[in-house]
Amino acid sequence: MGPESGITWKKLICSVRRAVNSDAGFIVIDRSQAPSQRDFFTTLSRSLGTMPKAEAFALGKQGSYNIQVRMDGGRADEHGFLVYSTTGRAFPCHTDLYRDRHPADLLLMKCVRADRGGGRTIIYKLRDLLASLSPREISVLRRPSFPTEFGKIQLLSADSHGYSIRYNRREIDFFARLRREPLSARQSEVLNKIDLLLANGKERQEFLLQPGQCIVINNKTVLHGRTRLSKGTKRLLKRIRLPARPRLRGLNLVAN
Ligand SMILES: O=C(O)CCC(=O)C(=O)O
Ligand SMILES: [Fe+2]
Repeated sequence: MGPESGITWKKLICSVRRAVNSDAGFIVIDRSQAPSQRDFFTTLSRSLGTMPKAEAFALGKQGSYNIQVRMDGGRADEHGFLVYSTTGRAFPCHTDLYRDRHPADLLLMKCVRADRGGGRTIIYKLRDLLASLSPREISVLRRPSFPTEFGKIQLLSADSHGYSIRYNRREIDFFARLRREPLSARQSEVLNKIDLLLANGKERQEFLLQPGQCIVINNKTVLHGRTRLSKGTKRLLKRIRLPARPRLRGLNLVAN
C-alpha cells in the first residue's frame, strides 16, 4: 500500500463487512477509493474469507475465475448444462453455487473490461423478494423439497444467523429433469412468481460496473444477474467466491 492511498485496508474491510452484513447486502468499490496495491482484488478477497483452493474450472494464477464470452458458444459442465457465464446471454437473477452443499457466502466480481451497453449488473435483495410473497408462498420455499445433485433442499432456510436463500431457476429445473422429480404445481407457481418479480419487480436495481470497479455481494441475502452482452463483446470480469470469515449474518426478518 503506497502513501498515496486514500483509505487504509482496515477501514475498507470494515466498510465492506458492514455493507454485506447490512440491509444493503452488497457494495461497489471504486479503484480510486481503495488502497493502491497491484493485486487489490485477491488481497481484498483474502481479507474477507478463505480463498478456495480451486474453483472447478479455469482458475487463474491469482485464484480468480474469468467470466468471459467464448466465441464457440459457451462451455457445458459435466452434466451437459450450459454455463451462462461463458456465453453472451442474459443471466436472470440467481445466487451462485445453487447446487453445492455449502454455497459460498460471498461473491466478488471485478470489472476488467466493460461491455458497450450490455452486461449490466442486476441486483435483487432477498428482503424485497420476501416482502412480495405471502406466508403460504414463503412456506413452500422453506420445505426441503427442491432438487439438487445431492438431494432435496430448502430454497429459503433460517438458522441463528438469519434467513438465507439459494436460487437458480435454470438449475432447479435442470435437476428436476435429471432426477425425474418434477416440481409440483404449487412449487412451479411460486417459482414463476419469483421469476416475474426478479425480471420486472420495482425493487430490481441495474447498473454497469466500470473497469476497475469491483462488487462484493452477500450470496445468501442478495440475488444477482446480468443483462445480455452485445455482439462481439470484449467484456471481462474476474470472479472469486468465498466462505466468509468471520461468518456473515443472514437476513433478520423480525423487523419485517
Ligand atoms: O457476468 C456477470 O455479470 C455475472 C455472471 C454470474 O452471475 C455468474 O457467472 O454466476
Ligand atoms: Fe452468478
